[in-house]
Amino acid sequence: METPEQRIKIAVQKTGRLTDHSIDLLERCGLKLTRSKDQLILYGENMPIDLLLVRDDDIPGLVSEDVCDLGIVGLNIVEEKRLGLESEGRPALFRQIYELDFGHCRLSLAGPDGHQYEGPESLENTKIATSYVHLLRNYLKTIGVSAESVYFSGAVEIAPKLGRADYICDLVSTGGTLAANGLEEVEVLLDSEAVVIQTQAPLGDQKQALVDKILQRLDGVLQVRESKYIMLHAPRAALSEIRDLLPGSEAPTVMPLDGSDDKVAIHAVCRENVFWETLENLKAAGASSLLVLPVEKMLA
Ligand code: PRT
Ligand code: ZN
Repeated sequence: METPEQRIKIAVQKTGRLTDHSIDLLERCGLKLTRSKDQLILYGENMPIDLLLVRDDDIPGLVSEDVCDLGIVGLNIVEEKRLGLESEGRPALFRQIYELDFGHCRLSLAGPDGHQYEGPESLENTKIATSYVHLLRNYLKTIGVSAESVYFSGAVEIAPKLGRADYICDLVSTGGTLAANGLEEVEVLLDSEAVVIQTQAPLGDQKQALVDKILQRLDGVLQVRESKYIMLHAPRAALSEIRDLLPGSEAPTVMPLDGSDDKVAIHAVCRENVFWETLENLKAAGASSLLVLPVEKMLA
């Protein structure tokens, strides 16, 4: 049995938009988890890996301070923390290693519907409500505009109605919340999604090997998410046209068909989704007996 120090700790959001996706992803990497009574830690049953369930805002700090080896958190939180630490003259001791393709959103500036916005210069001498003060400050500095940021820890959208700010700078996903509050998006500061961050502290050989293994499995899980295994029959003469139509596939396997000289069976892993249009185009190129299967696991 490993000592607690030899176990990998991964910081994951306790309750929120990223929680289910994060846990599901790790379970798909083969990790079996037992919930503890207090539910602040999920213990790995079959691997020396535990999940610490915390507020998302705390995750970059926990990884930077080496309390956790890895963390899964939105890029918006990571960048805000990194800029915050840097503004205090402290480097962020974590590095971003994976984009996870969930938790998509953008940090945007928005102003009241119908107000006059003529580009970033319209922000000069205005008040902007946000909980992302560092990202906002960094943006204003980059575009050379001076504006006052007004800190709101939540419900930022209400600030213009309260007369506390001219603009807001907050996360947007569908845009529904902005519309419901009579606001319109004018600039995008950052495109965000959930990412994996890793501590920069040395882990030791044993732990590093385990982190590498988990990351390799993560890579496999992420790759198969869109991947499909496609099988079809085709005239040998159409081989090169068909190969060009297979989305995101490398070298397909081509096999002779029993009793047929001019037809072959083609099998390929497509690393992009296979849409109906693709199948129709393949059929038009002479393919028949088309079959598309999901890919469950992949190890390059
Ligand atoms: O308790 P804890 O601090 O852990 O949770 P939290 O309330 O701070 O975070 P949570 O669960 O709301 O969001 C976690 C992460 O999800 C964020 O840091 C982002 O990386 C990501 N994410 C993705 C979002 C959104 N989409 C999102 N739409 N985070 C927040 N929103 C909010 C936004 O702030 C606004 O109020 O949703 C509203 C806008 O949504 P639309 O769809 O109406 O545009
Ligand atoms: Zn939060």
